[in-house]
Amino acid sequence: MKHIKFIHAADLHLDSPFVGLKHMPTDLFEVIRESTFLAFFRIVSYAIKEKVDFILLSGDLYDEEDRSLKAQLKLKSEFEKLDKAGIDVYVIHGNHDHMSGKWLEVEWPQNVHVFSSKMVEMKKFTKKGLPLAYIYGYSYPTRSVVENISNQYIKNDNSSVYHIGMLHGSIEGNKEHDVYCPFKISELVSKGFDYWALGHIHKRQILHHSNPLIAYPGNIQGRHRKEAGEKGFYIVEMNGLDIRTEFVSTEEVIWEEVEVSIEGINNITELLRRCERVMFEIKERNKSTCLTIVLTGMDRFSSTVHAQGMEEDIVDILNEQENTQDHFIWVVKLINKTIQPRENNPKLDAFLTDLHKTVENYTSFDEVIQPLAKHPTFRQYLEKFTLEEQKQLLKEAEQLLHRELLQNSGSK
Ligand SMILES: [Mn+2]
Repeated sequence: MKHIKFIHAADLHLDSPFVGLKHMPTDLFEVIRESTFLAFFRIVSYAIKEKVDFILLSGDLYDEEDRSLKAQLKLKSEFEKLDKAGIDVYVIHGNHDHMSGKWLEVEWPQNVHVFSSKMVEMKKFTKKGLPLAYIYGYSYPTRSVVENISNQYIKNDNSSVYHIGMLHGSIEGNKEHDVYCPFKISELVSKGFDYWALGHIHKRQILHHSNPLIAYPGNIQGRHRKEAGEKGFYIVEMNGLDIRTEFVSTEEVIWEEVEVSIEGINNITELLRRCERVMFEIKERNKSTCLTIVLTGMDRFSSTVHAQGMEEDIVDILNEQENTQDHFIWVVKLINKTIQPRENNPKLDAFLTDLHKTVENYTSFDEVIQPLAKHPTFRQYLEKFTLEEQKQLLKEAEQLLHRELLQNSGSK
């Protein structure tokens, strides 16, 4: 089989309104409003520069079923650039941009191939007259498609081409997301395809590493604080049985969460200074950032922070200084997880000190998670925890115990 190189992206959510950020200064908000487009422009320039064979867009191109005209026209002009460069685009529509919405019809250039909403369809990708890949896909006819359509994906018997499935949906039984087009990983594996280009879940993840590779690229631009970190697409190269994917980031604005400890802080000025130092470090990265600050730690100062309205005041003061238009940093939320130490309870203090020591010197991590590690589902989805992840989990466990203990002891 010939070498092919393509881009797999999904969940563009073009023209997302970012309603929660409307109170931001207008010039900053404008950057955010354009961010989904800017992220998509990056995909297109990358495709042209790297001369990819084609682009797969696995659903939710638009944020709303009524597809804003602005989004459609921008998309069209980008598709035209790709057409000039000889790059094909394969599109399926998902729950956000299903086919029952009302929109002004825009005509696409001839390089754009939209999959049917009646049944799973197969389209051939050819290069210089030779078929190189068969691409299978399905668009949502309505917002909610709850049946399993994976049985409709049937490999067209041709061993000399790559077989790629495009599907917008989630794993059966997924509790965190709306289960649309539910599938089982084993079902997708059994189809004999080479690659599954999934969409719908906004967090990037690889569900199956090879033969076939099954991947969610996640969305291309974070839209709120729960969609933190880098966002982008996968560049996929296939050469016979050898398949490689690499993540390329596209976000214009990054959402991030940082912890700031209140320990050793005596007054609000010191707290502000500590937050500003963290913000300064982030600013050095030259990337526009929507920041969530999580205050942590146990200290007497905690009671001051808990005073009513304090969180919002701190956010306002920190944001007041924001005056740069390129690479801004904007605090979207301050979450207070600080703990007020209890007075005159030597028993509890001693226990908490012991707890802290235990966490610091903890060595039985592997032993404790063994029952979990033995579980086939765990092994299928999760890799071994890195040392850093182990430390983070332990720290979170300590904080959780802390909070629970202090809350319970306070109420008795
Ligand atoms: Mn989506």
